Amino acid sequence: MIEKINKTGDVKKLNIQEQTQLAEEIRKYILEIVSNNGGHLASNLGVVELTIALHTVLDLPKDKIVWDVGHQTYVHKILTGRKEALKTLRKLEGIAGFPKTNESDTDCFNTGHSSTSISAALGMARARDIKGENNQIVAVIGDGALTGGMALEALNDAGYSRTRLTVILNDNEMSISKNIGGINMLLSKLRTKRSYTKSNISIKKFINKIPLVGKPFVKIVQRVKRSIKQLIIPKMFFEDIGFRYLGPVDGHNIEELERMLRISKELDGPVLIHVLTKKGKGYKIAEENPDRFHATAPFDIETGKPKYKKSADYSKVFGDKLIELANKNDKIVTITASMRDGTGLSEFAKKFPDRFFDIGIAEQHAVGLAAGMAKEGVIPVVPIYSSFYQRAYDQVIHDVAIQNLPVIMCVDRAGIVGADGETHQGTLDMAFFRLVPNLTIMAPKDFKELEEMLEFAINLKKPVVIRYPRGGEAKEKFEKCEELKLGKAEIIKKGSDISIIAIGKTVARAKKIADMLEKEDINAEVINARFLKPLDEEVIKKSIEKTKKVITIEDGTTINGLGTAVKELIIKEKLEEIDIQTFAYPDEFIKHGTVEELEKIYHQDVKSIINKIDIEKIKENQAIGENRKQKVSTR
Ligand SMILES: Cc1ncc(C[n+]2csc(CCOP(=O)(O)OP(=O)(O)O)c2C)c(N)n1
Repeated sequence: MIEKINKTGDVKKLNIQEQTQLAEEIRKYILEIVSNNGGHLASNLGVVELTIALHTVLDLPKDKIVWDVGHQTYVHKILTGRKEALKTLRKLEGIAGFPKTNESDTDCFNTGHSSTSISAALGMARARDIKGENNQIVAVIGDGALTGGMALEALNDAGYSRTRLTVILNDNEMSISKNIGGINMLLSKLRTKRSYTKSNISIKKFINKIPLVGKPFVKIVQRVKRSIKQLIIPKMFFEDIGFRYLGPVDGHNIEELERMLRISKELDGPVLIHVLTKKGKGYKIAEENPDRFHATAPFDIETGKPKYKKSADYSKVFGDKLIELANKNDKIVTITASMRDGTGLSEFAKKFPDRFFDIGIAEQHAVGLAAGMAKEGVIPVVPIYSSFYQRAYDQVIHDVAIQNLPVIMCVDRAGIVGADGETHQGTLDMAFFRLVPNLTIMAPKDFKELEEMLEFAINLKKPVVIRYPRGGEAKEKFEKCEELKLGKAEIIKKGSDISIIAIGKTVARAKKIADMLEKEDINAEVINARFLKPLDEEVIKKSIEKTKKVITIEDGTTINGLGTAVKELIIKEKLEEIDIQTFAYPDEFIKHGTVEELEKIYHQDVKSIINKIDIEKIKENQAIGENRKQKVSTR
C-alpha cells in the first residue's frame, strides 16, 4: 500500500482494509528510518491510524492540522509527498523532525515546543471566520502537552468563544515519562467510560420523553439532564468549559476515528475528540519502554539496543553531583518540567522521591514554584533545557530575580543541540539572562567545573544560572583548576600576543587554538571567563591591555553575550587600539544538522576560527614589540 502513497490525498483512495494494511507498512518504514537516523519513535508509532484518518476526512492544505510539539509528524510527512525525503530525516538539509511551513504547504504551522497548538489553531479559526471562509481547523495535542499552561489558557478561550474548532486529544497516558497531575487524573476517569457520543444519544432520547410544562419545569429538566450527564460522564470538565466532548475513541481503529472526525465536521463550536492511543504501538520493545523510545539515537531493530555507545554527559554529571549534595543537605529539592531522564534526574527521583517534583510540561510553573520554595528556605534546583527556559523568562525576572531568591537554574542543552533544529537550539539563553539584574551566570568548561559550580551555587544563596551543553565534555583536558570565586575568571594559559577569552564548552576550543598558535610561535593568553555575570573585568582588562588583540568564543548569539560584555568593557575603560574579534552564532535561527556540521557552517570550529585570525598581523606586532624592547634595553 505504501507504494500508492506519493502525494497529499492519495490515502483517500484506499478503503479501510487497505488503510489498515498501510498503517502496518508505515510503521515498518518509520522504524527503519528512525533506527538509522535517530528521532522520535514511540509518539509516531502511536499516531499512525489517527494521521491516516485525519488525512482521509480532511482536505489538506485547505483544511489545517496544527500538531502540538510536532515530534509526531513523520506519518503526516509520509502522507504529504515526503515519503522518500523522510530518509533524510534530521540530517543537514534533510527533512526536519518537526513541522516546517517551508517544507510543505500541508505543514500549516511550525512547532517544536509543547502546548502551543490550541492557541495557534484557535487563531487560525478566528482568522477563517473573519475572512468568511469555511475550512476545518484541527489541533492535535497529547495528554502531556495538555498539562502546559498555554494549552489550558487556549482551552479556556476556545470553549468560551464557541469558535468552530476541533481539538484532538491524543491520550497515551505518557508525557516522555508517565504523565502525572490533576489533568491526568481527570483523563484516567474519562478513559474508562463508554464512548460519550453513544450515551449522549440515549440521554437525549430520555429527556425528549419528559413532558415540558411551564418555565420552572424546563429548569428542573435542565438540571436533571446535567446530573444524568454527570452520572454517566463523571467529570464533564470539557463540556463545562464550552467544548463538545466526543469519545473516548480507540485511536488504532481507523474506521471509528474517521466516523468521529466526520461527526465533528458537522458540529458547530469547539469540539474535543478524546483519542486513546498506545505509545510505541506495533514495536514491542518501544511499547514496553515508551520513555526510552520517545526520542532515540540510532538503534538495532532486533534488540532495541543503541548502535553507538553513549558516553557520560553533562546531564548525568549534574544528576550525580546533585545526589551527593542532597545527601549532605536535606533542604535541596529538584523540580522538572516533564524531563526527568533528559535532565539526568532519574536516580535522584528514585533516591529522594519526596524531594523530587515532576510538575508536567510547565516551565513557568516550575520556576514560580521554585521561587515559593526558596522564599521559605528550601533550596530548589531547576534543570530545564535552554530553549524551554524561554518559557519561564518572566518567572525568572518577576518571581526569582526581583526578590533575589536563591533558586538554582540549571540550563541544560545550552548552545547548539543539533538534529532537533531551530526550536531546540540553546543559543539565546546567555543573551536573555544577562539582561536580568541580580542573576549570577556561570558556565563550566568541563564536568569537574560543573560539579564545582553546582556546589558553589548552592552555597551562594542568590539566584544563579549555570548553563552547560548537550552531550559530553571535550577531549582537551585541563590539568589544574583555579579555585572558583564569585566573578573571578581563570587564566588557563599565560601569554602576551593575543587574549583568547571563552566560556563554557568553548574554553576547550580556546585551549586548542592556543596550542595551534604556539606552533606558529604565537603566545596566546587563554582566559576561562567562568562568569558571564559578574564578568571578571580586572583580569580581562589586564590581559587586553597587554596583548591589544582579543578574540572571544562562546556558543551563544553575537548579541548580548560574552563578546558584547568584553566590547562594553573596552568602551567603558576607554582601552585604545584594541583589535577585537567575537565568535558566536549570528542573529538568526539555527537549522538542524549535527553539532559539528553546524559549528563548521557558522565558522565556530577551531579551524574556522584559526583561519580568521590574522596571524601575519600578530607577527608584525610581535616584531614591533621586539624592536621596542631592544630600543629600551640599548638606551
Ligand atoms: C515547552 C516544552 N517543554 C518540554 C518539551 C520536551 N517534550 C517534547 S515531547 C514531550 C512530551 C509530550 O507528551 P505528549 O504531549 O503526551 O505527546 P506524546 O509524545 O506522548 O505523544 C516533552 C516533555 C517541549 N517540546 N516543549
